[in-house]
Amino acid sequence: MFRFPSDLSIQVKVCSPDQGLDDSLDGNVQSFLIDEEQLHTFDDLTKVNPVTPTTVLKCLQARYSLKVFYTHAGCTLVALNPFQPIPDLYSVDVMREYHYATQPQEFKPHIFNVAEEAYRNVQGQLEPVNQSLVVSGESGAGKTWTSRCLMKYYATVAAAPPAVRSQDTVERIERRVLDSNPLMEAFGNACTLRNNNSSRFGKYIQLQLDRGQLLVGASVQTYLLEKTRVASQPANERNFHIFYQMMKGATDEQRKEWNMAPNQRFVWLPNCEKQIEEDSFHETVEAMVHLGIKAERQRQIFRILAGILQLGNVSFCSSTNESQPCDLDELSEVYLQRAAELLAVPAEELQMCLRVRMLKAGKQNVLKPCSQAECGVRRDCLAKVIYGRLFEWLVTFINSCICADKSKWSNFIGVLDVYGFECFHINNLEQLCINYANEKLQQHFVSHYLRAQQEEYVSEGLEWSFVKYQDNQSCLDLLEGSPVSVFSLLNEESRLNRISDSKTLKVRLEKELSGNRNISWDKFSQVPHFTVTHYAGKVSYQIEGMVEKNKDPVPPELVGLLQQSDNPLLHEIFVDQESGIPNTKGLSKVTVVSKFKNSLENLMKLLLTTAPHYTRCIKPNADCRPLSFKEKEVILQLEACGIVETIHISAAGFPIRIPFKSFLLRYGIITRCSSAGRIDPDVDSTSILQQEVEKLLGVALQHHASGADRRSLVHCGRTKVFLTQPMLDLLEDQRMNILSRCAFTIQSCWLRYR
Ligand code: AOV
Ligand code: MG
Repeated sequence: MFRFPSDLSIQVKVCSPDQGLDDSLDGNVQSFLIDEEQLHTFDDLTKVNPVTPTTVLKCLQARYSLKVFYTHAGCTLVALNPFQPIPDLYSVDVMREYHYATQPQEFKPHIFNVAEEAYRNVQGQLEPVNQSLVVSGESGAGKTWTSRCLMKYYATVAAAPPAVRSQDTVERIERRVLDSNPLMEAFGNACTLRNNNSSRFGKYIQLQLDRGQLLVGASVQTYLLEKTRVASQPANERNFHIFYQMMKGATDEQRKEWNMAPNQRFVWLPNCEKQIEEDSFHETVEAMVHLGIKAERQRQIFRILAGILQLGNVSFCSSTNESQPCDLDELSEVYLQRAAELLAVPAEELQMCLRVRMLKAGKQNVLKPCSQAECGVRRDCLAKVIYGRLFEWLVTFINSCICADKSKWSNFIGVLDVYGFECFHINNLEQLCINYANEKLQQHFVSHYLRAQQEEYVSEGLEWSFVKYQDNQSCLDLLEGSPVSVFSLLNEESRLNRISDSKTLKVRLEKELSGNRNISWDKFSQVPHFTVTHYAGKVSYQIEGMVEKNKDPVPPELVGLLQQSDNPLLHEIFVDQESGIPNTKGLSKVTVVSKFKNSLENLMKLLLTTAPHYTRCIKPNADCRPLSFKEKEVILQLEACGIVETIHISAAGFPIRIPFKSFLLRYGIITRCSSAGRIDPDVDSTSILQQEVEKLLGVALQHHASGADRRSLVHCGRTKVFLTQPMLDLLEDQRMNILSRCAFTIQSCWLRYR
């Protein structure tokens, strides 16, 4: 089967427009089903007929049981998580196969198909086009794994050949780009109930290519790290990997320096006994070395992290007298001393900052002892602000050593890997932000693929019966819309300088958002909450603590203290930050959600400037077990991400679209060799081109199709020809026949006149 070169066709396919989604949901599909035994052979879900959630599910299941994990769904690649290493699936040889193939689409569906298509498409038809690989799916579905595979692919196929390498620059860039992964994951990933290696931050990596399409650098943009995890870990979850790596991999000397005995218990290091693959300290340190983080810098980083752990063991006694600061028990005194030493700040000042608040009343500073609970909040806040800043520093550092000078690169391929959709027993601001990010990506997909495809049919004047799809706009209106939304109310509450009260927020949400169908409340629930119907399911969010998390206040005394640190790194990461004593009125106006919303909006704008490629990772079972396929769980994910609608739209008749000029250039020979005469593809008038295309199609189909058949095979739009695969194959056959006849004639002439 011939496939049109990828730079000219948009890879889309399947089913007839009148076969609406509703018909297909009737469940009575077995009667039309193609032989179930054959289902596994469909490497593109658009070929399954009819397309229904059940048939799509059965096809994926049949393939999964044969250890086939990738399947096309029109323009999207569906990737099922095998939950076990698959030998040779991602080897360099396989990469080369896809890279050097004349038609990589003819190979089995693979993440390398998508990677190669994006790579070839960078050199667009008229001008280079930046590409984005958008990887989505719920928590644990395989997004991070997939984005690592993509990076490895480009680091291999887009590496400069040895002869071109200037000794230690280019070669090192591929290594460095790859090494940024384990390093960022050590600091930004953690073991959750859904995934042992769950990303707690989002990232968009731009792989920078020079004019020769070689990888010359990369840059990373990160999104909202879930830093609350440093100081409080949900039940049965863990802190960030790096702490466990230190605990398990430290040398005796380091243990001594960090005051970290092997059997030491740290409050902020729960579930230490759990052994996971990501606990390799050695790998993190090696990545640091490759990226050029010197031994002394490493030492400073680890001292800060060890200081955080010691700080977590400090607890405060309740104070009997409100005018007196809370006391520390004897053991806490020891931990505080150790924390101060590792953070290189004076212990008395650290104690003071944690237990006493400084307020400005008029021109005077007033000291106010904190309650036991407030002391705990300040301790947690100190840990969070240090960790957050350290992570930011790390990302900046990584960028400084992988980013190429702007003059050296011309285009990029972006890989987007954000935290997947999450629904836990208790959800708070962290999950709200994570799920909001997933809503934004879903919207990008819906509006830029599903809607755009349908709009193209209309603008090209094709008859088209619309496929219904789930638009998530009303959920986004609920979360971020104006004038009122969950975020606007949350921000208003956060900006009011009063002790947060979850009941007030609840009342306002109920009163002001009751008109939106995506929000609801369980009347019998004891705790203040609200439930959002996301595209991927309902999630109930606890309101308690949300306003405080959104404010994320940092007492300036703490910043002032850290600025004085003798640890050069700690000093550096706080030195730019404003310090000063807050007056009773002022709190930062920039909230967590407004910052996050802004950064996502910028990301969306950037994505819009690129050509997207979507990969949908599917988690075949919630327990992360190898080769277990739970139908119910899979179907919910397929429905949530609109796979069936995608297939319907992709498949609706005319998967291949070729602009008139390109079409005439390739197939003009068919009319040239007929009585219809010569066509000049260089004319600029679209209507003349359209006439020529019609003429060409008439010749090509003269012995093949009646008018009705023709309409099901090909449509001539206003600027493009829309074709089915059989029509494309027919044109290719005719072209080949003519070419071989010509070759034969030339050969015979040559023989005759020789
Ligand atoms: P996620 O990124 O989608 O979740 P991961 O990429 O971390 O999920 O995948 C979860 C786990 O599944 C990995 O640690 C691997 O053990 C396994 N896995 C995924 N894909 C493959 C594959 N192709 N082959 C073998 N094993 C695989 V989250 O970051 O939680 O949203 O926040
Ligand atoms: Mg991940």
